[in-house]
This record gives sequence, C-alpha cells and structure tokens, in this order.
Amino acid sequence: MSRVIDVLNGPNLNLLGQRQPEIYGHETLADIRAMLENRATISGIEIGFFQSNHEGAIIDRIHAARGKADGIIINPAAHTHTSVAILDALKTFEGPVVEVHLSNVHQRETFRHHSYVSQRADGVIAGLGTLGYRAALDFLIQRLEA
Ligand code: CA2
Repeated sequence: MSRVIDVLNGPNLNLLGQRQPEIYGHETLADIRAMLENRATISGIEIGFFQSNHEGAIIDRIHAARGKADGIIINPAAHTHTSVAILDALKTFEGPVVEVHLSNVHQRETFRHHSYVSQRADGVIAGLGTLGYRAALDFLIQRLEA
C-alpha cells in the first residue's frame, strides 16, 4: 500500500506568488505542489494537498488524515499564532508532523514569534521559502523509510 503525506496550507496561501513576493517569493502553491509530487513519486509516495481559508476545514482535514496519512506537513499561516483548535486536532494525529513557514517568522512582528502548533510538531522550518516544504518532505520520507 502506498504511503501518503498530507500537505496542509492555511489562510491566504492561495494567493502565493501573486502578492507580497518580497516576503513570500514568486512561486505559487501549484508550483509547491508540483515540486513535492515530483519528489514523492521517486519514493513511491503519494501527496495529499489541501489549502483552506477556514480553520474548521483545516481541522476536518486533519481528522480525515487520521489512520490514512503517514505524515503531515502543515503551514497553518496566521492560525499558527492563534489556534489551540488546530493544535488539539494535530494531537489526535498519530504520525509525524512538520510545521513549515515560508518566511522567517522570528525576524518579523513579535506576534508571529509564538506558534501553538510547534508544541505538537516533530520539526519546525522557517525562512527557507518553498525549499522548507521540500526539506520537510525529505525528513518525512526518511522517517517512513527508517
Ligand atoms: O511565513 C509563512 O509561511 C507564514 O505562515 C505565512 C502567513 C503568516 O501569517 C505567518 O505568520 C507566516 C501568511 C500567509 C499569507 O500568504 C500570502 C501569500 C501571498 C500574498 C499575501 C499573503
């Protein structure tokens, strides 16, 4: 049975590549998805890919990943800094979780310095742009193959 990594993206990330390229770069979410799918295919892994502007939809997707996905990569976007509900949902997921941020949140406003999600994440990547998603996938593949 093929392994599945679910990649979840929070609010406004659908606009990636269209606004604020000085912070978030020029690549779109579709570019990230294609890059991850290419990498995953080599290892016979399936990528689930999801973006929502709604907190509840992200929580529903995390619940759906339980018993189905083997790992989660999540960029919760602004929910990172506010959402105990996403943290609680991730605590119900049994596999490894990597939290990714395109920007270096620690160089930005102080309200971005705290993440609720980090308490559950096995790893946290910030400031590497889209490469952060790729690094997260490499980590999860290595964990799955171990
Ligand atoms: O750096 C990241 O990946 C963030 O998770 C992005 C969030 C921000 O609230 C976090 O503090 C850090 C914001 C995502 C907004 O995405 C946009 C993309 C294009 C244009 C405008 C916003």
